[in-house]
Amino acid sequence: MGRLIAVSNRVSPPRELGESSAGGLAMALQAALKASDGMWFGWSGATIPEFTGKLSIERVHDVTIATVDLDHQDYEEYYAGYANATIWPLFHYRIDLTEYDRSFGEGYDRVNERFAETLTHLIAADDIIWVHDYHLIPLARELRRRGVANRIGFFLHIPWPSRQLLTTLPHHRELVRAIFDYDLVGFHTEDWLQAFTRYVISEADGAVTADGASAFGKSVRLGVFPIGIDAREFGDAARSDAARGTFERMRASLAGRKMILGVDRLDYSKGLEERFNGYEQYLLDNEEHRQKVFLLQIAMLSREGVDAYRDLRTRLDAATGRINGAFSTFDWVPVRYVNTGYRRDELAGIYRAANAALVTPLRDGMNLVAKEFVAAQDPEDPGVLILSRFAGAASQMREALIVNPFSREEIAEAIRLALDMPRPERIARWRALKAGVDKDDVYAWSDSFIAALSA
Ligand code: GDG
Repeated sequence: MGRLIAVSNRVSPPRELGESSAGGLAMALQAALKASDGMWFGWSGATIPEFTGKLSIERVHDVTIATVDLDHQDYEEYYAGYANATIWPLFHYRIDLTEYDRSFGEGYDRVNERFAETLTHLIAADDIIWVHDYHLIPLARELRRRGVANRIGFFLHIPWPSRQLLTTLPHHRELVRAIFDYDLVGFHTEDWLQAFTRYVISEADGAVTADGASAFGKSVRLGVFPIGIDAREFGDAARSDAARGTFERMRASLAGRKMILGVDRLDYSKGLEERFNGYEQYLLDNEEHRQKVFLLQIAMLSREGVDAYRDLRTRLDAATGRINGAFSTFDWVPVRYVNTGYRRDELAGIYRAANAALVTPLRDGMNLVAKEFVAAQDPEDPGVLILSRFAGAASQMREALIVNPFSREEIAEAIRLALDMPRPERIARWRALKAGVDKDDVYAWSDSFIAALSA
């Protein structure tokens, strides 16, 4: 096998332990490429007035990083537009937030063509190409049009929506047809894969086999590859000085109170408003526990250029104010709401200091925060994971307290159960969860995808 070429929308050069504040996808890719002397290609994150196609190449920690800049129109139509105002909400079951604008679709195709045009010249005959995520669904189609015959795999990091939702998208057939230019397509869960195959059968007159599907005169292999974290790296981060530092500061600031923790990108798919409502319900139902708990919500800002994200931020500011206004006393604040990001090692210490984590997305491809929380716990005194049934992670992490994130009563009840849970039960649940996080780590994920793509 030649090199592995990974392609994703944004490229974050590999960094040393703890330095990165990158999201789940970036952490996962970094690990896969380091192991294979590969190349990572994508957008630099910079925008310029006029697209030039000029490539920047650098070598960072044994990975070749190749990036191009996009122009302002690309940013608006492809990134803020089709990727994040059309596909992201639609694939997270939010047709109420989905914008269907013709220029977005044109920008999406244009950028995929531009990426393909630049990338084609970097591909050697025996390279295998692994394309990531919803920004780049038509990339294989564009590479094939330019004569690239290499193995090309695609991994979708977000859910695949049900047929009823996907068919609201103009030109949905074109999007699905583009999937068939890949050799292998991976999903996090059986649910997302089945949603795809149902579309193939009922909308595309296709056929589904044990390991793939055919339609539009082509066939593609399909598989379930649940992503994990770099459990060892995260364990090291949790034992670092920086982690110990935040852990000690956090414990000191608890003043004997219990901490419920949320860590998310500020995104409407993460169920933050519903979570706040559930916590408010807990405070209403458990008057005797007020003053003895607080919620720390770390919500790193993301996609601030997209309207729906600005609206969400305003609503969360209001919800925080409402709850704190109603319940605070002169020496206690029920919600600590933080919009800054922390280093990964600092974050690990905060996870470890928490008595419970609320990971309650309304819809999530996988959710790595759930796994990081488990990896960071003290084996002798672990915190309890409260996990949405609509996160892909719920299909693996059965020993968590599984909740319906739309129900404020269920969230409130789960908080009560988590904070009252006897230590032996906490340990038993945690051990089972930790074994899964260690076994199904990011290396198992990338190894199994690459092996299937190469086979
Ligand atoms: C997509 C899919 C899928 C958050 N705050 C801070 C911080 N984070 C890091 C977390 C975690 C990552 O961001 C979030 O990962 P998730 O998996 O929860 O979510 P998405 O970013 O939406 O990722 C998701 C994933 O792709 C991988 O396939 O699981 O379903 O939506 O790693 O730790 N990191 C730092 N400081 C923060 O304040 N350093």
